[in-house]
Amino acid sequence: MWNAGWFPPAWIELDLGKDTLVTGIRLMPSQVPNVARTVHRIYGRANGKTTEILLHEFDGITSDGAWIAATFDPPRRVRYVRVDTVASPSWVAWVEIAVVATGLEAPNFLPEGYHEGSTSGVAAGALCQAYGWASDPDDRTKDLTVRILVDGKDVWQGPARDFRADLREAGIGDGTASFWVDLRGLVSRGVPHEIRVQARDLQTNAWVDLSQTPRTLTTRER
Ligand SMILES: [Ca+2]
Repeated sequence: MWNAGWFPPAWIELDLGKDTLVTGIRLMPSQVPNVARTVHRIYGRANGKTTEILLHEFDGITSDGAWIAATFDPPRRVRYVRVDTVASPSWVAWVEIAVVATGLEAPNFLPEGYHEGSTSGVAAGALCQAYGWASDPDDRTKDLTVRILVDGKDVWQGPARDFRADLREAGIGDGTASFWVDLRGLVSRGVPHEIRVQARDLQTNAWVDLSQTPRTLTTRER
C-alpha cells in the first residue's frame, strides 16, 4: 500500500532497474468514496532520458480495491513507469501496482469479491441466504465458480453469473458476477454456523476466500 497522504495531483514512479519492454499495467486503487470517477495517466521514461511518453490514460469510474488494467499498444521500452493521478475525490493511494512486461512471467491475480449480507448473525425464513459477487481480474468475461462451506463442509457450488447494475457501474466486467444462494435446507436451524464463501482462481484452481467471509449465521424458521 502506498498513500500520498493528500488529494491529487500526486504521483508514484516505479524503477524497473533497466529498460524493459512493457506491455501493460494493472493497478488496485484504495479510495474513499468507494466508487468515483478518477483520472490517472501512466507515463514511461527510458534509461537516461528526461522526456516521458504517455502510455495510457485511465478516465472513468474506479472502485476501492478493484483492479483496473490497460494494455500498451504498441509495447514501449522504458525503465521508469510513473502513475500520475490528476483527478480523484480521494487521497491518492494504491494497494498494488503491477507492470506487465515481456520476458517476465505474467502475474496471476487472485479472485476478488465480497460475501455480503446481514451481519446481525440471525436470519429468518427466506433471509437465510449467502450472496455477493466474485470476479477474476485476469479475465472478467469468465464466470467464476463459487462454493459455500458451512462449518468447513462444502454444501454448494455454482457460478457467479447473475447481473447486478452496481457491479457493472463499478467496472466489474459487464456486471454478471453475482451469486445468491438460499441456505434453507443446507444448514440446520437454531444453532450458529460458520458460512464461508470462496471463489476458484481461473489460472490455478485455488480456492480463495472472498472479502468479509466467513460470517456466522443462525437461521430461524420465522
Ligand atoms: Ca487469476
